Amino acid sequence: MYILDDGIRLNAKLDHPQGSSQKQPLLIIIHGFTGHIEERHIIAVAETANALGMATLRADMYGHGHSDGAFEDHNLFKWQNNALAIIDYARSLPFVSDIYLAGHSQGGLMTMLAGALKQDVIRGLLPLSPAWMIPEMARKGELLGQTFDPVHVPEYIGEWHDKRLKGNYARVAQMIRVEDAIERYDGPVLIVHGDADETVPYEYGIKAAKLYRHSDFVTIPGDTHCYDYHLEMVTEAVHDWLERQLTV
Ligand code: FER
Repeated sequence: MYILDDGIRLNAKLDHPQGSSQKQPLLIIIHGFTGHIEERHIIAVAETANALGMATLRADMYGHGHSDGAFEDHNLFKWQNNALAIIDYARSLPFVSDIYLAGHSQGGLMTMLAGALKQDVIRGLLPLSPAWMIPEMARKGELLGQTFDPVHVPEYIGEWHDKRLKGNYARVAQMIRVEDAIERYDGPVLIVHGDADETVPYEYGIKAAKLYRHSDFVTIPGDTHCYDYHLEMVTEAVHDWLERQLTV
């Protein structure tokens, strides 16, 4: 299934809970940088929501998975527009009641930005190990473990898993003030972060949880960026938090 964002096809999967035909809440799940909708931790979060009677919508973002666009051309403005298209698609589904938004890493940063863009339609946010240091690092000229001149950004800023990335990614990231997005979202937020995350510093999870007005924070002790050791602790935290929101 594709969701269209101005002619760009975003590959997406809608999963329904077993045996439910009633109106139901829906959880949108956004993957991270170089990620896609079939990653182990993305599927695990979807299955957790489905088991609670929620529908889920996973979408490959621009330049990722089986969606249109080249990886090297992706940036956070394009992803924000993708998120708007995905949320509007979810709102158009007749069986959907409340919409929740989860995302991992760069997808977690997207939940923070899209949560602000659509603050009146997103019932709850779940930034998982959110990579919200990206704009700050882009302003310093440090991304992907490589440095560049942040004022005269080169055409390409480096490689990640053999994929090149254009400097426009950094130029866009430099423009984003995540604190403003945090300030604009008043709903409930669950942040989950492994304290041995090698990619996104754990401190950013703590700091985001402090800045949101209504947040819960769960530490996954000893775990990495993609939860190599305790994915079940992540899904348990997501399960318990979503269950609480559904009964309010
Ligand atoms: C970076 C660190 C982390 C970066 C991107 C990420 C573009 C995103 C990681 C993820 O989404 O898993 O320096 O630069």
